[in-house]
Formats: sequence, C-alpha cells, structure tokens
Amino acid sequence: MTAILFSETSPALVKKHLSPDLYQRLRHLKTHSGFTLEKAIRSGIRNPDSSIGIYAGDAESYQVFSPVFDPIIHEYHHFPEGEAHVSDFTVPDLPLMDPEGKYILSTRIRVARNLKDYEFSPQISLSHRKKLEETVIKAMGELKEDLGGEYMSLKNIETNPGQPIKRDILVFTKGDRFQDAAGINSDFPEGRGVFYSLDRQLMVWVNEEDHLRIMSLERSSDLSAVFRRLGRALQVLETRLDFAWDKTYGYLTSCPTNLGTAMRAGVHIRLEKLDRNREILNTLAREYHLQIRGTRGEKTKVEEAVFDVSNSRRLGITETAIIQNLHKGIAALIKAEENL
Ligand code: ADP
Ligand code: CIR
Repeated sequence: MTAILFSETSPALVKKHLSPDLYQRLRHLKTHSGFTLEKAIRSGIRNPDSSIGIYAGDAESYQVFSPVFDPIIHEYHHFPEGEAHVSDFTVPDLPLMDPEGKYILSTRIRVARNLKDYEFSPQISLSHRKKLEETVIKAMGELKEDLGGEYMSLKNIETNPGQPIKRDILVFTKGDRFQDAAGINSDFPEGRGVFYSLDRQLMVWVNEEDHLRIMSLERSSDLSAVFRRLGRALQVLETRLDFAWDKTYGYLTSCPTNLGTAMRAGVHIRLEKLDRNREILNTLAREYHLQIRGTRGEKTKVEEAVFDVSNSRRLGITETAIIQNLHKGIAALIKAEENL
C-alpha cells in the first residue's frame, strides 16, 4: 500500500504514480536478473525527501515496471506519449561563451552509459562489477593520442589518500544516501575506478551510479571543443562496448532523470550580482531550460557565487540541441550579470 510505504509528506513522483492497485499488480514481478519493485522503490521509501524515489536495476526494469516508470518519465521530462528519442552528436561551431574569461571557470560535459548485458548499479553483483570493469579497461585502452591515459582503481586511492596523482582529476566517492538505499554503494570501492587522459581533459568514471560516466572538461569556455572531444571518445568506446539503448527512451540509465541523451553539459560560472538577485537568475534558468546546482555538484551549496549551470532537458532533445541551447542560456546569464 503506497500510503503506508511512503511518508505522507513525500514529494516523490513515485508516490504520486504508484497507486495501491498498481503496487499490488507489480509487486510479484521480477526481471531476469531478479530485480523487483521493492528494490526499485527502496530509496524513495527510506528517503522521504526524494524527488523521484525510483531506480532501475537493469534495462529490462523499464519494461517490466513500465506502468510506474512511464508516467514518472513523462512527467519529469515533459516527454509526450508516443514520441521517440533521437540522438545527434553533430558538433556546432560556436564562439567562446566568455572570450575574456571573466565569468566561466570551466566547461564540462558528461554522458552516462550502461552496458547492455550487465545489471545496472543497484542490482549488479560484485563479480559482474569486476568483470565489467575489466571489459571497460580494455575498451579504454583503445583511446589514443590526446585521449589516451591511465586507469586508477578507487581502491588504490582509498588506501593512499592525497597521492599527487589526484590533482586535476575528478574522482568520485561513495554515493549519497539516495544511492546508498538503492544499493548503488554495495561493496564500495571494489570494481570502481577513474580513467583520465594524460592532459586531464577526458575522464571516465567506472561503476558509479551508471556503469560509465564519460566526461570531457577544460578550464575554458570553449563548449564546441569540449563537445567534440566527448564525441570522439564515445566513437572509440562504441566500437568495443554495447550500450543499453531503447528506441523510446534513448540511452538507459539507473536513474530515470538521466534517460535520453544521459547528458549534462554545464559550466562553473561566477555570477556575483545574480547571486544577490536569485529571482532574476531563476527566471532566466526557467526560460532557457537551465538547471542550477551547487559548486560541488548535485545537492551541494553555492560557494563564492560559483554556480554549476547545465541543461535541464535530457530526453526528447538531441545532444547538439542541448549544446546550442546551453550556449544561448549562458550568454543570457552573462548579459544579465553585466546589466545589473
Ligand atoms: P553529474 O554531473 O555527474 O550528474 P555532479 O553534479 O555530482 O554529477 O558532478 C560531478 C562532479 O563534477 C562534481 O565534483 C562537480 O563539482 C564536477 N563538475 C560539474 N561541473 C563542472 C564544471 N563545469 N567544471 C568542473 N567540474 C565540474
Ligand atoms: C531523488 O529521488 O531525489 C534521488 N533519487 C535523486 C534524483 C536525481 N537523480 C540523480 O541524481 N541521478
């Protein structure tokens, strides 16, 4: 009974869309890997402040539990019924967003990817996680020249904290309480690691919330260059790895908020005046479909007026369109900051 499962005040979309009847209908179902509704919604039950409250344990979860996933996906992404997601990685030739380097500290684009033949992070076993890690390390060995680099197991970082190699490399830590309740932290840090190119402009997180988080970043405002590098890396990895893809929902991810492009393109930008005029900032963010996060990532606070501004739309929009829209949105923020 959802009324009993979820706290009365829970704002989670899963609470809204999982009626007691539907719960009864789905509770005995299982995917081939043994993933159940109970596991899918555990995070939302244990964390009454969840905004979504459900995770997928494998690609098949989106079919077996579609009566609950579908309405959540349509509401969260404003994705019309019957539409199919389309991917396009054409690199537009865009001018620098901040040519004088006055506001933008860095630009980063990441995509999430999961391997078709493995359970997703809430459901994968330790042995499969390790096997997947080996497969991915081999594939990343195909990244050459400026994309070439090294893999660092998270276990080594944990036992040698502060080693110099960590400088300029984005490393992930154990997931938050939402991920923890979903089972994503199991056996942490076993089977996890970070690949980084020698110039530190390409990184791949292995076995975090998704099997792969592939990210391109630089300390510049050159969005086209950052996007081009990511596209090149993906082309190489796609020759070796088979990613989970659905004709309606695009790239499949463990959290339904990342479906579609599974892409977050954003900047770290210092906006001192807009920091004091949050209403204007929030209005512009809504108008240009931007998401504003804290300086150190999701659910963190803004430090010294440095915002993480990225696309809010991921599904039902192409990668190229995300980049073009972000470019326009950031230009509007900079203009507003200068006019204040
Ligand atoms: P994700 O982007 O993978 O959804 P987070 O919001 O937690 O998840 O961000 C992951 C990491 O990337 C965090 O350490 C965050 O500070 C860093 N990051 C995000 N955007 C940028 C950026 N534009 N420049 C540098 N680091 C960034
Ligand atoms: C929630 O429901 O609030 C959490 N499960 C987080 C949802 C946002 N998605 C994400 O960080 N990938």
